[in-house]
Amino acid sequence: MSSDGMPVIRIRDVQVILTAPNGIRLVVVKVITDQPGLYGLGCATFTQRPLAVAAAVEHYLKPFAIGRDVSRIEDFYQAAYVSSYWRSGPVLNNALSGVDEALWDIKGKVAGLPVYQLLGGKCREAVPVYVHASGDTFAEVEERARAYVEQGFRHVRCQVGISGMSTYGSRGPGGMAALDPTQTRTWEPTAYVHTVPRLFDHLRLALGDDVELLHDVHERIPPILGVWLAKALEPYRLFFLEDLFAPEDNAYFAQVRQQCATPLAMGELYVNRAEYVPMIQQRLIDFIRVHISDIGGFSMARKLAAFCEFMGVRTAFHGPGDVSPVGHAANMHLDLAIPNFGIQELALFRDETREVFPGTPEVHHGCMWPNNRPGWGVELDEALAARYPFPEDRYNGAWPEVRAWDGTVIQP
Ligand code: GCO
Ligand code: MG
Repeated sequence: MSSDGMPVIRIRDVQVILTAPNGIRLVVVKVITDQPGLYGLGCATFTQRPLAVAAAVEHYLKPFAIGRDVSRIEDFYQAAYVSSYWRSGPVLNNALSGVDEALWDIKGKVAGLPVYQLLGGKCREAVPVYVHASGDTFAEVEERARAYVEQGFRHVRCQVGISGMSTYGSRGPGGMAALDPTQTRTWEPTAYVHTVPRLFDHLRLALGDDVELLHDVHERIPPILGVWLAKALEPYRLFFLEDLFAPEDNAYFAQVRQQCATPLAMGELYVNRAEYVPMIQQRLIDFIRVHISDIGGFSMARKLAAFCEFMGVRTAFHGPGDVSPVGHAANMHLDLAIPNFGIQELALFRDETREVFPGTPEVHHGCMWPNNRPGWGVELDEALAARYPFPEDRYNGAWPEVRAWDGTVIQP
């Protein structure tokens, strides 16, 4: 019994499950309790360094967690967060997220309620998502965007390849001749910043004003070109322009704000609250786009969402393929329960992924839908997961470098 007279359920084991059903390295943490059959799952996916996260869980969080009362999520979070003394980098935050989210899953299962109910219940019926339309030509992007609109999606992120360049979102045909002939992933910003406004000019004319259009710069251009691009895109009324600058260049956002009203989404690379709190507090961005496991998990994310609510900032949590269905479900439960939800990114789930993770949210009418099972509502078929080991590759999951024509390293 605990001091409040409740029977105590304790953590018996913490396990890390590595799987890549879609060829993308996913990390899931399973917290097993001393009650038969009661366990929780959390997403700890840091796809470029998954084995480092697994080691952090195995060697540090597991011994720290075993024996603790599963009901005390916030207390566990606070204790684990400072137990490394140096804290809040992507490896440790992902590890912490794995356990934190598993504890929320367990709390939901103990209560017999989906997690969004624990947060106060639904603010909306389902979670509107945006999907990715990429292509090598304007016509190809238009065709894919149109197909999504016909399927009921109202928000589409559009990326176009630039001939000869390794552009984010679409590689583009051919390869630019570089000074180093072994370098195939070459990228220069000039053609890109000229092409993107033309793409959106084309798309607005072709698709009309109703569809919501988004674009991800992926922090790839020099800051002053970012300011220029945001202004050039203003006439096309994007839903948002994403990651115009790297977190290291946070200070440039104030300049964009003074010059145009293009809505700004920022932050999948943020890991430490010192990076994002001033951006929200000063209303320098419109959408917070953190990757929930990279900021430490669900406990941190719900506080961040509440802070954003007070500052008029909406959410757009990161939802690429390198988030496990458990992580997507965590995004969805928070999205359902907060008033200042903006949009949810979604890399559509493949069949293999759905088989490994039964209960993965359904997607229809342009939205992700909860299944109303307790906790996250997502399970993990471990035998099947084991059939999708991490793929072998030279970089072991790391982001392969991209270089400028002269050989200079470019931000991813
Ligand atoms: C996005 C992102 C991703 C990231 C990826 C890194 O907005 O969806 O930019 O595609 O590049 O998650 O691993
Ligand atoms: Mg992005």
